[in-house]
Amino acid sequence: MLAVGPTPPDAAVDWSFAVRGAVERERTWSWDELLALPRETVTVDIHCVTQWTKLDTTWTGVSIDTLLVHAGPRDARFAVAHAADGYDTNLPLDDLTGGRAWLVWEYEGEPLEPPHGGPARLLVPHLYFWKSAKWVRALELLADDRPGYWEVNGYHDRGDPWLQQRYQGD
Ligand SMILES: Nc1nc2c(c(=O)[nH]1)N[C@H]1C(S)=C(S)[C@@H](COP(=O)(O)O)O[C@H]1N2
Ligand SMILES: [Mo]
Repeated sequence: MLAVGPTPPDAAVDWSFAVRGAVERERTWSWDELLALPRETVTVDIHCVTQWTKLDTTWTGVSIDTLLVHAGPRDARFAVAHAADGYDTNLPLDDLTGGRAWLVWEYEGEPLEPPHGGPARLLVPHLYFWKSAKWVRALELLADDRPGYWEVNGYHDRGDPWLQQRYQGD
């Protein structure tokens, strides 16, 4: 467990998830609307930048591809994930598409626990785990890259564990 601050107590209150910014149509889903979307269960390895790796973790959620179909990206190449604790993190849009990223609400078959991002978090297992924003509430699509919380503080814009992209310049 790692977060820059305490678990936000109101992360599940009036929950909604928005895709906004460089899109054809801004879209917002309520909790019930989220649960009505086609869901996937995936088993993946996750990698923290401070060295740990967790093998074969199982998550259930909706792929970001599915959400983006509804919003229709428009000249977007990057995204910033915004979370209820004020945390944000930027990603190339290519890393959120192609069946490699999800908005998840179950971990190992149980509702995602609040300290780990419940009710719902981003899951981008092929990048370092700081990109997987907990308590995520919006994806903002952008034409140009804009660094998030850790990226402003020197962490890498993309964060590929296989390329050991920990810090800017790696
Ligand atoms: N909203 C939010 N998401 C976040 C963070 C955070 O501080 N706030 N920390 C990130 C970091 S640095 C890591 S390693 C993982 C930790 O996830 P875990 O607590 O489920 O292990 O969450 C990431 N997502
Ligand atoms: Mo981290």
